[in-house]
Amino acid sequence: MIYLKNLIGGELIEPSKKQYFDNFEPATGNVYSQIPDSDADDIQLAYQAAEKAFPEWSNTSLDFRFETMMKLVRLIEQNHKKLSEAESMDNGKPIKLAAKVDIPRAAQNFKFFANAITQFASESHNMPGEETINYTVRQPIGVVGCISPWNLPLYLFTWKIAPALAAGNTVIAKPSEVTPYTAYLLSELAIEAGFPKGVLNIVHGLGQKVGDAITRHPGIKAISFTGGTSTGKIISSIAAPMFKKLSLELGGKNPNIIFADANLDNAVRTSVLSSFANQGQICLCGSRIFIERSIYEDFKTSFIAKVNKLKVADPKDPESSLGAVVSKDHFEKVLSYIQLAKEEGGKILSGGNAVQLDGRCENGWFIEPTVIEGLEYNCRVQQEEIFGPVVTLTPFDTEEEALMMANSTEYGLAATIWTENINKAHRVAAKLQSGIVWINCWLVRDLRTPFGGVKNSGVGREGGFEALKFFTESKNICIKY
Ligand code: TXE
Repeated sequence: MIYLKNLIGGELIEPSKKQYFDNFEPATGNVYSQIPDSDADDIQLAYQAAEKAFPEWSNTSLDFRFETMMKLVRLIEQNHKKLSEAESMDNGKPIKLAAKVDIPRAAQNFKFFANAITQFASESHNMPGEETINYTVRQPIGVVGCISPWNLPLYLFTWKIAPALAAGNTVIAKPSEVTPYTAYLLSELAIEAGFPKGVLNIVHGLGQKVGDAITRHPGIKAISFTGGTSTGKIISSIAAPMFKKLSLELGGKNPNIIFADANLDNAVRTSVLSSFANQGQICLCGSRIFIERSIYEDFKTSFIAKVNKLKVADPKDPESSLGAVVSKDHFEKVLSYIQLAKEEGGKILSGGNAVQLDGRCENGWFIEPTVIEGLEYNCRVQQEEIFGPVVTLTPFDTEEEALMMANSTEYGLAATIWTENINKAHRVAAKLQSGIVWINCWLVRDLRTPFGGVKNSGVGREGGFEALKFFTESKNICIKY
């Protein structure tokens, strides 16, 4: 049995109360490791270490930060196989997905921000005739908190930690208790990379205990959070009155709009990915597919044919298209929405059932890729985030109707448009209520771009200099000469 440890003050240590709780392997339903059941005392310990480390780390040269972060990049790359296997085991995703996406992106996150900080400049404002000039400095905040979810564990964990460290802050980071393993492995690599003690602290445990302690700690001045909208509301209610900086990447219910003049083959092929990649557990997945009526049957026939070829299998199987969903609770949540879809009048075109595998995975949490048609655009299944391998097909007659339905939810994270008409593409993109729009593609990511949503999908933007601005405070200094 593996006992995970916290990284505090540069040491891998037990939780202060020596309490642990079970960590499950989704593909088998078995307990395979123990997670530190840390609490506010552990966060205080981490805070003391981070506070102590801040003066020195915030005054390191950009080159030193670059070099230290690049050592970690190389260590992640050298441990690619071990980290991929760990991520697949902990999350249930196919090993090929962890190896191709999750772990390479974790390395890239550190590489990107190690470089970005060496290019991050600030402005000066000259006042002609006044013999006065202003210059802006962007200074690190101090000790910051990073709280991340279970769907892309190391990918999203490092997406927050990297800019925070690059900007000169010291960090207290909490991975999801559902998928803590690769964060623990990263702790070992961070020590090996030579991060000064206390610069990066990783504390494991329950959101309501450890995440809450981070949010409430008066010394932690900024919180970067990715997870559910309801949790985002809780964190906001605590942090806002404390005037903490908040970056919130929350839920989504993303539209995927297919116009009649789309390249149908491309639209179908990519829509299978945007529907079911990572078992549909990506906040950017396009779970509501709107198709112009004249091509609705053609799209449906071609889409279902491809979905029916997807293989739900052991994540270790190189042929697996979908692995297990992340937890028993989530398994039951997703199945409950499929049941609700039937009650709301939906017709299951493909899937709709749990998958019973044999062998080591006989007790795993597997669900068929599920396609549903015939639902009203404003029913619960089309309005609420399911976050699993479930999509809906809905026809539309006009651009205005497609936009009305697409914009009808409380969310506004991402959207996809398929059309060969460039004017229509720009016109529709401008009217979509979302922070990210892909046209004739999906999940194409340039890390320099602003990343985040509107409405209940969050507040603030990650990515590029947006992230470095979030993790710094700007100060204007005015000199008369
Ligand atoms: O998120 P949670 P989970 C959505 C998706 C999913 C739902 C819940 O709908 O079903 O969120 O997923 C910590 N104070 N997304 O369980 O519960 C928790 O320990 C402070 C979208 O992952 O929000 C974990 O580390 N922290 C999302 C992190 O918050 C708290 C990706 C996320 O947990 C806390 C994943 C509290 N009171 C899920 N309660 C996206 N946008 O990518 C929990 N946490």
